[in-house]
This record gives sequence, C-alpha cells and structure tokens, in this order.
Amino acid sequence: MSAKNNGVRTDAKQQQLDQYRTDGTDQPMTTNNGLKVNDAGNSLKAGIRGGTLLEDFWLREKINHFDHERIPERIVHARGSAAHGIFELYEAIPQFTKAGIFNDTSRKTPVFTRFSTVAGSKGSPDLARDVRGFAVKFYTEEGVWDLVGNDIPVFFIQDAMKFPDLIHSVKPEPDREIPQAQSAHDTFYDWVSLTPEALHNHIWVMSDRGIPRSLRMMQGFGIHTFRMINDEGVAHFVRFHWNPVQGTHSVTWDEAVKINGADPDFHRRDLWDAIDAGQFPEWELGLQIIPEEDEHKFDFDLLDATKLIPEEMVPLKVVGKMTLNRNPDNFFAETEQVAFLPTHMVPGLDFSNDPLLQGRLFSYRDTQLSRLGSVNFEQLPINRTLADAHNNQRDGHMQMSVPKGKTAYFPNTLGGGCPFLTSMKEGAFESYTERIDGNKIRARSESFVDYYSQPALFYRSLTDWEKAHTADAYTFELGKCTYPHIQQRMLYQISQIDEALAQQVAEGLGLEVPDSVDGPVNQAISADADVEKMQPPKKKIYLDKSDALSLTHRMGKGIATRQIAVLASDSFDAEDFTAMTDKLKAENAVVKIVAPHGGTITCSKGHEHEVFSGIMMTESVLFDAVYIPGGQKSVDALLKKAKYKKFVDEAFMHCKAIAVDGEGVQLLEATHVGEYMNDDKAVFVDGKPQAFVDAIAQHRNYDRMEVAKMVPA
Ligand code: HDE
Repeated sequence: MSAKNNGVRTDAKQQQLDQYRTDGTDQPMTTNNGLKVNDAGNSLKAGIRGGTLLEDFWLREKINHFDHERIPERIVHARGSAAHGIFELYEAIPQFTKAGIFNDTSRKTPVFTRFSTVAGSKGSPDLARDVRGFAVKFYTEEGVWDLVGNDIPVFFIQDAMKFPDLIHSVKPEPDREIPQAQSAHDTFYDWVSLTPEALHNHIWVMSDRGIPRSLRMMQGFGIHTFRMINDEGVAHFVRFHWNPVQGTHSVTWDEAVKINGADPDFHRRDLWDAIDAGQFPEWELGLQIIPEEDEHKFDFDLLDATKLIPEEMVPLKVVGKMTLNRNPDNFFAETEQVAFLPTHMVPGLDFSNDPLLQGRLFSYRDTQLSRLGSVNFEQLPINRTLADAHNNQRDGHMQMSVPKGKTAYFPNTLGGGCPFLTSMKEGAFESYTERIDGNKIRARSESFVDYYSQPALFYRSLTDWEKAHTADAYTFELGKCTYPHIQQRMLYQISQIDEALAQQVAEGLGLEVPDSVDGPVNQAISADADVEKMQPPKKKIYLDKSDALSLTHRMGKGIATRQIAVLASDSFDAEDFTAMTDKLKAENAVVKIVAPHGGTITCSKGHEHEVFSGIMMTESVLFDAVYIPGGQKSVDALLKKAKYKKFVDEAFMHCKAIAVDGEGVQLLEATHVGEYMNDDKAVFVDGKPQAFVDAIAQHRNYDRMEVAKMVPA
C-alpha cells in the first residue's frame, strides 16, 4: 500500500522505473520473440529472384510493426518537447497544505515537463504565434500530480462547453485544411469577435508572449484557482506560477517568420542543446494564496479562468524550484506517450469549481483512451506512479502487470481484505468538504461578465515597444481575414480594450473603427439567456498598471546559453577574438563561428578554429548577438559576401547587441548599421566585452526599434 511505502526514497523508486529503459549496445539483434537474426535487409524468397514467402515471420513482424507505429496525435498541443528533472522545495508550508511535496524539503521529486504549441499539428514549426502548453508531471511519493498549465496566465474561455468551438475555429478551416498552426484566418476571428471573453487571452497572444525566444524563457501558469488543504482540513485558494530563472523573453514577428523557415525545430533544439550542455533550465514555483474567506473580495471572480490575479494584489510566495536536467531517451516512448491529467491529484491539493477546470477533469482521461488506446495507459513507463498502485481494476488491452491471487473485488475475505482501505489520517486522498447550496442550472454566473477590464490592464502595463508589437500583430492577423464584417467587429472589440490601439490597427488595415456592432456584443451563450445581463458593463480600473505583466520587468539573470555569432574568416585577429570570447564563455554563452565556408579557419596566430556554419547555411535570426573580430584579411573576405551584410543588418533590425573590434567596423560601415552605430547603446565598436555581455543580458535594445524599421533586411 502506498501509505506504507511513503518512506521509500524516490531515487530507489526512480531506479525501479528505469528498468524499463532498454539499450541495444553490445546486444544481438533479435525478433520481438527474442530469436537472434542474421539478416536485416533481405526477405525470405522462393529462389534468389523468386517471390517472397508468406512464411517469412521476420519480414512480417518488421513490416507489421512499422504499419502501426503511429498513434493519433494530440487534438490540441500536438507539437511538443519535453525533459526530465527534479522539483526541490525551499520551505515547508504545512499551514497551507499537507501535500508531501510541499512539506519535505529533503525531497527531490522527479518531474517530466512537456512544452507545446496549441493549434498546430505534430510537425508544425515551433515559432507559430500561439499559446504554449506548460505541463508538469510530478512523480511524488504519494502519487502522480499533474499541473497541466500554459505560458499565459489566463485562458480563452470561461466554460468547458465552448472548448470544441474555440479549437474548431482556430484549427485549419475544414474545407481546404489551411492554414496550418496559425490563428490568422477568418474562422478564428469570426469566433473571437463574437466571444469577448476570449479577448484577454487573445491580447497576450498578440503581444510578444505569443512568440517566445525559448521554451526555457517562458513563464508557466496553472491558470485555474486550485485549493490547498492542510492537516486540519482548512483550505486556501491557490494559483500556481512558474518563473524562469533566465527571464522571460520573446523574439520579434519578423524573426519568428524567418526562424520557422531556417530552423522549424528551433525551440525543440534549443531545449535539448541547453540540457545536453549541462545548462539546466530552472523555474521557481510561486504561489498566490488566498484565504477562503477572501473569495469574494476581488473585482473579478476567482473561478473565472479568463482573469488573472495581479501580483500587486496578491504577491507570489516562492516555495521551490524545478530544474530540467535530463533529455528523454526516446521521443515516442516518453514525450509522445506521456499522458497528463488534471485529475492526477495528491492529498493536500484539490480542485475549485472553475467551470473550465471541471470540464477538463473529464476530458483528459477520455482523450488518453483514444490516443493511447487502452485503459492501462498509466502503466506505460513514463506515466507510472512512484507510489505503488493496487486495486481491483483488471484486464484491458496491454495489461502490463500480472495481478496475483483469486480476488478482484471488495470487500473480500478470500484475499485477506486486500487491497485494504486507508483513512485520511493515513494519507488517503480527501476531497475538500465544500458546502454547496444552489439550484441545478445551465447558465453563466454574472460575476464572469467583464471582458475588457483585464485586457485593458494588460495593455496599459506594457512598454511602448511591447504595445507597438501588439498593434502590429493584430494588424497582421486581421489583415489575413477576408471578410470585412469580421475585421470590423474585431476592431470594435479591440476599441473596447483601448481606443488608440484599435485606431492604430484600423489604420494598418485601411478601415474605420466602428462605433457599434450589429446585435449583442456577446453572443451565442444560450438561446434562453438573459442577453442584456450578459453584455459587458463599463470597464473597471482596479489597478492602473501591473509591472509584473511587462517583459521589461522579467529580464532574469545572465547570458548563459545565449547564441553568439562570430563573423570571421582566415587571419582574424586572435587577440581580439580571445579577449571577447573568453569573456562570453566565462558567462556560459555559446560562441559559434560563422565563416565563408564550413570546416575550419585559421586565426592570426596560425591556430585552427572549428567553424560552426558556413554563412550560406545559417541565418542571423538563429543567434542572439553578433561579434566581428578585427583582421583586415578576414574582414575583406566577409565584405565579399553580401549575405554577411544581410546578417548584420538583420541583427540590427531585430535590436540585437553587436560588437566589433579593429577592422571589423568596416563591415558595420558597409551596412545600414554604420549610419546609426555611434548613437546606439547596444552596438560596441572596439570590443568592450563587459558592455557587450550586459547588453545581451538585456535581451534586446528596443530603443532602436524606430531606427531599425529603416533597415531593409
Ligand atoms: Fe487542455 N487538453 N483542455 N487545457 N491542455 C489537452 O489532452 C481540454 C485547457 C493543456 O503536453 C488534451 O492529452 C479541454 C486549459 C496542455 O500532453 C485534451 C479544455 C489549459 C495540454 C484537452 C482544456 C490546458 C492540453 C489534448 C477546456 C491550461 C498538453 C491531448 C475545458 C490550464 C498536455 C491531451 C501535454 C491537452 C482538453 C483547456 C492546457 C483534448 C476540454 C485551461 C498544456 O484532453
């Protein structure tokens, strides 16, 4: 029983799980039946040029297995990447919860975390403008706890009933099956413009948050309000936040579009490479804890998943840290077969009545049955609990355990009353005893009817460059819509968030912002709804700004894992190069030489240096910053290839840090950067390694944004 095994260390348990990892090194090839085989390339034939024999069980097993290699991809979140790691607790919080994971600071709880995009298929590019999934499986000693969240703190809808409509509208349109992994099309905006509850999540996606620099540089949120319950049965509401130690950063839309072509696996590769290099990504877990009695003290409903709780109103209590430190051994067995379920809960935590969460509690087990094909999916190695599991569930496809004994029912005497029941004091899961007093009703609470206050708060909290990117994104997306009535209705909805924003977008589209729309602003909730009551009231301003919402306040620490392109050719100046790259490497940045050709180049001291990529095989958008060492011969070679100028211009246009030493400045002078380099706080002539490092740590110099628009890259 799990209660008895709670003392077992997870490391030993982890080894138990690892027995399922196989390794063919030094092993003979066999059939699935274990027969050694001597040929992997020829079928069994009647004569050397004759027909293939049905008898060839080895051929049939191999082809038959291949024919069945795919399982249905996830309906949403199909494209994903994952890693193993641990969660460590800084401080026990027994006053809030009895959950073991939040009480024992000596534990290193294993985790498996999968990041994903929502809309695209499994093979879609990583830099789609989208919400990102952020799902964490904690293998706790009391059982698996899945915190299945996103990188944006609010969701599109308030009630599970609308989820299929949301997803059908954003997925490729069903007649032509286009566009792939894009929200920029008619059906999506038809739906959003009629569903103002979606506007808050939507403005986050239109902001830089929709195109993260790295999966390692995203926040994560449980979104819903959950409950924590302590030993005395006292409950607190809680919201979960993951904050990346490396800061929260994004790319620009122009980069996103180009990265999708240059390296569609950019995020997946970045996560893998960082872990492979020992630069383990870390997130701190913060809790917003609210006493039950404060449930109604806010200007919004805590059960509404389209509302965030500003950190200025309920500060985060940081309680622990997740470190991802091991890449999966096998994508399919782990990342594809992992099954997250919001119903995977542990004692001391519980759900709230958020109607979106309540719907999810049904959906995920259901979806696993169709994806993984068996009720026994929790027995797959990646899904197994570290706590022992015993019950009277039996049989089904692919039963992997061999239950012993005569009894598969309860109560029994023939099985000695086992598996036996455990009391709550002994660690059994306990649902919070919540008093419910109400009518059975299919309706939306009026406390959910406020659609513009929080998108407006979000927009007000952005800096000018974030606002400008957001306006550009709306313009791009609506520009892809072909029905003027959808564009107009959307413009009206945006104007309710912020008039100036709507004007800007309208200008880009060559349209006017309408003063009103035909019919109710909020439609299609229910034919019997009191439509008047469901129309948005006046915007509330309970906070002027929330700094926590702007990326400028989420810079993080250092430049570890930042990709620095060194543009150089033979005879580059070894001294400049060494001074700069030693500094960058000391900060754990990744230095990559981009030369006119692959292979190696030789520096002024005659040493050979490995080239990361020839200039024609890479793009500036794949790097965070650019360095050009001196050396006349080297710079002359760079000046002969137009792609180098494009590389530098693009880095400048994307507001990245650029440093040059000695003759390297000639390349800048040959580009548009030359015109502006003396006034730019992130362009450094004559090295200045420390200043360069500091500028990279600031991610981008967005003060340059207006100037950069003049660069035709
Ligand atoms: Fe999901 N969601 N979802 N979702 N979701 C799935 O489950 C669903 C929602 C989220 O890496 C599916 O195993 C419904 C909110 C993530 O494997 C499916 C509703 C949040 C992942 C499903 C929601 C999420 C999923 C598809 C409305 C953030 C990927 C495959 C009631 C808090 C997990 C699967 C992974 C996956 C249904 C709303 C996050 C179909 C019905 C809100 C991160 O079951």
